[in-house]
Amino acid sequence: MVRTAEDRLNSDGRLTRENAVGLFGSDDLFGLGRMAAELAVQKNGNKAFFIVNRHINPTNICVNRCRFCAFSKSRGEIGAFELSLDQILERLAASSTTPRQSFSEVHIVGGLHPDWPFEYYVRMISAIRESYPDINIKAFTAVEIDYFSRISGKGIDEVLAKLRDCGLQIMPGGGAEIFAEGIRSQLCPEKISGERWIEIHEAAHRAGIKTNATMLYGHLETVEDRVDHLLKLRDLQDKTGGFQAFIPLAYHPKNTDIGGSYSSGIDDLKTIAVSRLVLDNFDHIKSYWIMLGEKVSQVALLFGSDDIDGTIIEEKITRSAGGLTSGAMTRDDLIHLIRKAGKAPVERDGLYKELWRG
Ligand code: V47
Ligand code: SF4
Repeated sequence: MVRTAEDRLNSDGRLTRENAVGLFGSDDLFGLGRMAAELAVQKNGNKAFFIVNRHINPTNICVNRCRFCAFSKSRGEIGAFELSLDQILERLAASSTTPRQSFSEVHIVGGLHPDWPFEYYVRMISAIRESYPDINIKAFTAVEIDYFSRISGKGIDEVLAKLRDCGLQIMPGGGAEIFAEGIRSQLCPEKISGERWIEIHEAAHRAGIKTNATMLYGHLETVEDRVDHLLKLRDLQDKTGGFQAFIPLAYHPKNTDIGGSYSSGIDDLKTIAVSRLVLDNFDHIKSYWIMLGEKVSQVALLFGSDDIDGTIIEEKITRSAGGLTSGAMTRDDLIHLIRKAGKAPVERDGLYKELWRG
């Protein structure tokens, strides 16, 4: 039985490691959900956010080849792709046909390409900014930023400043996976460490770039690993205040090296609720419908989340790993999902500016 929120808090008013681990083990899903939902309402009232956005993956060719990733390919492999700047701009133009559906944010992530120079990414952001002066550009995970620094010989601060000056405003939360060293080295031995991920987000916040944070769960990790991951994010947020949203990412096992099974709906809801409670200094917890499925992401709005993400248009990462959703929702579909959860739909831009209230 989950006790009241107050019983679970430390003397500093925060959820402790031990209590957060205990909440994962609790059978009282509804008690946990109620506690998390109360905190979500304190932060955002009855609002649930969505966005009309567009994902672009410039390439799936990646030198890392993480063992949980079904999206990446090696150069020359069947299914490997690379987009030119013209192709990227064509895709964006094709997604902005009607004013109502016109996107307010572009979300760009891709593989670590073996040959593209840093200048290509700079030209990509500059070209998008030139064609779309008013949209928010959310691009490149900490893993990509670290790679740009290595291929260009420039420091992280210089790479971030250059991209920011060309138009990058937000960094997505990918690449965090799970910080626990032992698990991380089994999942993605080539990837930057958890410490480096934190260091790059701290540098981004210093540079005035807002970022998100994620956690990939449901593979090899323990609940202690999850809680430690959340606590590291909470510590950085205490220091910088630069995170906008946290997005727990449910592991999808198809076509991956490590295999395994899909997360359960119960675990998805617990993870949303515990994240909401531990990350008391994050304004937003996102139940990302592409990963959780439309219906679990909707129910999660009653378990502590306040955002279901967006129209997305063309998602490849989850789809490659056996995504179970249709892969596309319209603005009206998102509004319907939110209303049927008893929440007030709010369309936001990439920086959580409110564009429309239902
Ligand atoms: O870093 C890769 C994950 C992430 C699998 O910031 C997988 O608003 C599940 O970070 N099963 C990229 N997940 C996606 C991401 C994201 C998505 C939506 C919004 C935001 C945001 C960020 O996808 C990767 C990795 O953690 N991923 N393979 C898989 N098999
Ligand atoms: Fe490359 Fe990212 Fe996939 Fe890892 S998760 S293989 S870094 S695209």
